Amino acid sequence: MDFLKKANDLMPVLREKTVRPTSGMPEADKLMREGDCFLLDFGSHFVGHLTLRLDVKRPGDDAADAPLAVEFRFFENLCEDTGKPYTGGLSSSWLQVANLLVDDPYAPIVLPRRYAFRYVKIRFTTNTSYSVVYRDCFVKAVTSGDEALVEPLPEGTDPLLARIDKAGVLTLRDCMQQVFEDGPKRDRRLWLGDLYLQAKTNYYTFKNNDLVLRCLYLFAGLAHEDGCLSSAVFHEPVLKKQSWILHDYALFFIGVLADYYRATGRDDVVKELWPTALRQTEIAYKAFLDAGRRANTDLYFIDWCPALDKSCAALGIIVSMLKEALFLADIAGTSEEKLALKERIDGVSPALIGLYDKSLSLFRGVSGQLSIHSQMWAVLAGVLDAAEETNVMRATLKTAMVDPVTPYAMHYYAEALIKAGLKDEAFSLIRCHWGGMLERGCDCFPEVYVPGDREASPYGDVTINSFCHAWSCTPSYFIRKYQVGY
Ligand code: RAM
Repeated sequence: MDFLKKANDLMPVLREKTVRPTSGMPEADKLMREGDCFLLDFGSHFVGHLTLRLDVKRPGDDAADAPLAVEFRFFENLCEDTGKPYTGGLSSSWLQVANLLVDDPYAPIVLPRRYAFRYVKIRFTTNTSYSVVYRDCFVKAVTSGDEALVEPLPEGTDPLLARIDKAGVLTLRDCMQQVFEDGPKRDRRLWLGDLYLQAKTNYYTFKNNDLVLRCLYLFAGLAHEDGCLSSAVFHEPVLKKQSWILHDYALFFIGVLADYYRATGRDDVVKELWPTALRQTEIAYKAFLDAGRRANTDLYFIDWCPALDKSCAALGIIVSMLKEALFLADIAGTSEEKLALKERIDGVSPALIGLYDKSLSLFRGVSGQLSIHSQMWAVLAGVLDAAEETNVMRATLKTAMVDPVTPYAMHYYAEALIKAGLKDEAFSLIRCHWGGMLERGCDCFPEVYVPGDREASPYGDVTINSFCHAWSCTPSYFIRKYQVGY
């Protein structure tokens, strides 16, 4: 089976639209020279290629006699415009800066690179004997999402939820390119954990099911030698798997496939990808046994939260995905495979239940730490009865513990509240958490959000954070699936 060929056959068409700034344009007769600068605001977030048009004004009507030096700085969010030196750990080349020497300042200046932004700061950086005036600027915005397929919410939808939904849809739209990218500013990469949530939201919005399938094929086609899936796939500059192994992400392949089946009914795809899905359960279960019936937490991401005890959440993910695998086994598995899956569920569940502190109705990590991550994944694993799960989530709402730092982890918190019958509480969380991002002036949702800490960054500098990050788009999934606020 040539999965990569199949993935290539599903390469999406990118839709393009031309968008001009809504404010910040210099007046038509403003003469600009070295040091002059203006900030264009496109009114919303877009991903695409920028073109700038200028005119040259020189005394005596002479032609421009030297190249023009122009600096472009692109911002998704104005908090990226700190003017301070960068101190982060990730490559600074992700910061969206372009310094161009333009030989022909009369011609449209077309930036070769794709940018993700709402704002562009343009500055003329060297002395010239001539001035320039602003003529035009536009972005050719691209996405593989068809906005015409996103149904508008009904008239009279709760205004806050409608605004949250709009930002969620926009976030997903701008991450939908040739693959579901995690963020169009950074890493521009297909991550399995991100894909899981993007695909869920896609089924209720853009319905680009072929893009999900393309991404499933890419992961299946780029597995490691032992069959373990990569945490991420680089689709550019060359198609390659990422070497970092994360068992939670590998297991989410099963979840993506199960959701894809629920959305499309394509049992042929389930049968084709079943061996890949099943292999992830074998690998995760073996690692669990090798670690002495515990999770090897070095192999789990869970969240960017510093000092998080991941032991309980990791077990919760294993059990949840084993159960999703059992669901797929009904379509594609043999009776022996089903039996093996049940044995694995019976093998991991006691380790998870062993972390339950009945006196508090809360789960603890092996270190004793209480975190929201432990509660949500234990509940999603379904190892307690329904009434007890409700107790856990009620206790979680009332108890101070380690909080998620990403909307990605917050998604599972909301999901667990709903599973435990606390839908109103889940929607209060959505209003407060994602609504809080809107209050900070976000048009789309960022990868990290810590109320009260605008500088929070897993990478040591907030300017490298992605402010349009796909794993944060899921309120649109919750609002549209449960039709709350309609
Ligand atoms: C970051 C990206 C990505 C995420 C990984 C684990 O580099 O934000 O979205 O999946 O971390």
